[in-house]
Amino acid sequence: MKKFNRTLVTAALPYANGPKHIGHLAGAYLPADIYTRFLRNRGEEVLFVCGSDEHGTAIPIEAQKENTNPQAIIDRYHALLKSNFEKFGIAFDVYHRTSDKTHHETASEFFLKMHEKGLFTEDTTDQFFDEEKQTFLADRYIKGTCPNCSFPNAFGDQCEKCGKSLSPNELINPVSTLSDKPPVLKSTKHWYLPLQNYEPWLKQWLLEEHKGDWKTNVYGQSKSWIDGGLSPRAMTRDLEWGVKVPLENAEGKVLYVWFDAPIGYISATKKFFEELESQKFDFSYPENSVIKSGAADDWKKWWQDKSTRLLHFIGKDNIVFHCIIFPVMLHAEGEYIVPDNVPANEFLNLEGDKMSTSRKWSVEMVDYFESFPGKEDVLRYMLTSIAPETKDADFSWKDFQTRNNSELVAILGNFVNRVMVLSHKFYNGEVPENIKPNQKEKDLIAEIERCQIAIEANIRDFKFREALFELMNMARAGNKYLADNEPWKTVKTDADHTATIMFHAIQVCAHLSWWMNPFIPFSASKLCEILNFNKDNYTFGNFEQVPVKHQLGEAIHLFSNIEDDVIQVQLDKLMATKNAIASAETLNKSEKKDAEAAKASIQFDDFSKMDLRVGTILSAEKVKKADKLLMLQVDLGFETRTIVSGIALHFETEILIGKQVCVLANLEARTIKGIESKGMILMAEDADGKLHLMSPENLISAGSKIA
Ligand code: B3M
Ligand code: ZN
Repeated sequence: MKKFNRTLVTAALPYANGPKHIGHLAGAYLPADIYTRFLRNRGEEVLFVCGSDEHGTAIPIEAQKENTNPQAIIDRYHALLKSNFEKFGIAFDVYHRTSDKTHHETASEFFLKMHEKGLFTEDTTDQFFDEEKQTFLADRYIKGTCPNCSFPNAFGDQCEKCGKSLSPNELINPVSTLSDKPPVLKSTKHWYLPLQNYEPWLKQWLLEEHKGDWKTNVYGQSKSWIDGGLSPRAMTRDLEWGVKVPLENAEGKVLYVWFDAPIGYISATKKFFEELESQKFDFSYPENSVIKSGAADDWKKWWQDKSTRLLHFIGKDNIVFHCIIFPVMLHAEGEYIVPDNVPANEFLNLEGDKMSTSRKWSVEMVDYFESFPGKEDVLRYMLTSIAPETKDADFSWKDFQTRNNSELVAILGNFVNRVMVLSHKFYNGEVPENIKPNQKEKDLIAEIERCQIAIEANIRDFKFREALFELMNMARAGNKYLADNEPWKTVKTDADHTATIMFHAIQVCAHLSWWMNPFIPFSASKLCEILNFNKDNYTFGNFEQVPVKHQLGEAIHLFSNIEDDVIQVQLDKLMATKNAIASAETLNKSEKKDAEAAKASIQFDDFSKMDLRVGTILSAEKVKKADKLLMLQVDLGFETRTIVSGIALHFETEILIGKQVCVLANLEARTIKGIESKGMILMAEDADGKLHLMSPENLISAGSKIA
């Protein structure tokens, strides 16, 4: 294990194109915050940097949607995100933004240095161009039919329906979303980072050196990228919005957002030290920071000194950028350290479904504050208890209620409250003397010690849910200690031991307040107030933190129950969303049906060419090695036909026997899976694509014409 002198923690820069949901919080910001708070409490040198990602196509697209300009969008959402994080107690040292001048300069310099070192290749390729708007089109600005699922509104980078990632030239009938016209191909020059040149380095650094210490999901994903072979990746784009490419003959081009955004971590660090030197704080939070003084140049120590440990907290969709592309940039530039770990989380679902702001299937941070004012810690607790550390996790409102009522209130809150009430009742809130400790006290101290060691080890290992569980074990141990010793009874029989019991119970509360801070900081502060205890005076390994005769504060409740009706409001909201999604989908489908109905009209002659007959199905059997096909014998009155039909997924074979169907009798014979099929049976397809028999109640003689 390498020895580091300081830790630089980054959390993914959120796109400033809309509000962020609790899945984002659980994915990156909360674990990063817990980790940083813990190191700060431990007196280690640590810096926690973040900021808004204000470039990329997402921003101008949002601006277009809202009929405004990109600047207005980023101003609005930067302010919103910053304040949301503050309210949740995400204690950054600095929350910067990539539209800031410091960032533009830093990103340009980084690019130029790489350019001067000859690290980019230049290539001219054909890209989609909107002739009416005279602009190249980012993948997101091109729509067309998905080649995979035929969804008519797939984007050039991804089909939102089936989830397949696409490149714009795979779309069927692509159109520009700016003009609704088909784009043309036009050649354009870009600067590429030849990632394949760094394969040997990546294999050594990532696959060898980090084999044992990175999370398996992160290591596995990175390994499959590397094993799959890397290729040059364009680091510039034809776009107006972003950091201008700092070269001649590069008008209308900006740095690729995934080139500039991670450099945002560097510029945020620069900004922090600039502000520390000038003592003018626009983006920094000196009150959160353990770095109390420094010079503008100190950022270098955090990014270029090998004794700094760099950690990126992100969600799993950002793994390739933080484990491959950005490290290659840092390594290639030459002066920088590379990440020591990237503890990426998986995704958080909501009531069993993928969380998505655009589908409104999410709990936005802003919504939470409105519905649960003052209960920020409850969400922090919940999200950490179910953190998607190794696999996707599910947030459910019932579980949220249970964890609040049966854990925070019933275990932690209840313990603290009992201790405080009894201390005030027996001793007017003065810490009693530890007169008669015995084995029970020794056992309690040993268990508290064990919990502390386990919490620390788990936090350092990025296992936050396990760490939180051990924190609760501390409260459980306290409850058990009270239940076993019953000070409310012994107060009448053994005053000396009662004093010892209460002395120990108060010490457990003090320990709790210290260890709660990383996870549930607001409640930790409240508990410090209740105890009238200064957690900054906490010393490790010393169980007796609160001295005898210390005057405790007032006994107020740390948590309160969440009632069923409050949870029902949330469930009703989601149900309304579910209904809205379902009816929107039906609408889409009926639009599709309308579109199909709008086929070009045909002449009567065309129609009369078809020989449509009623047929009776005599037998039906599955075609081997073809899940969808059935071989049917159909009585047409004048003869019995073999017809192969793609309806196997819609009907049980037995149901079909004796049923009457409409048959296109004069369709050219075809051989399907070695069977000659003569004719085609016709069915009704509903909006969900399910097939139905158009079964009339009265039997009609086979062979009747359909007129
Ligand atoms: N803004 C994507 C995201 O929010 C991107 C992260 C940048 S981290 C340098 O998922
Ligand atoms: Zn699709």
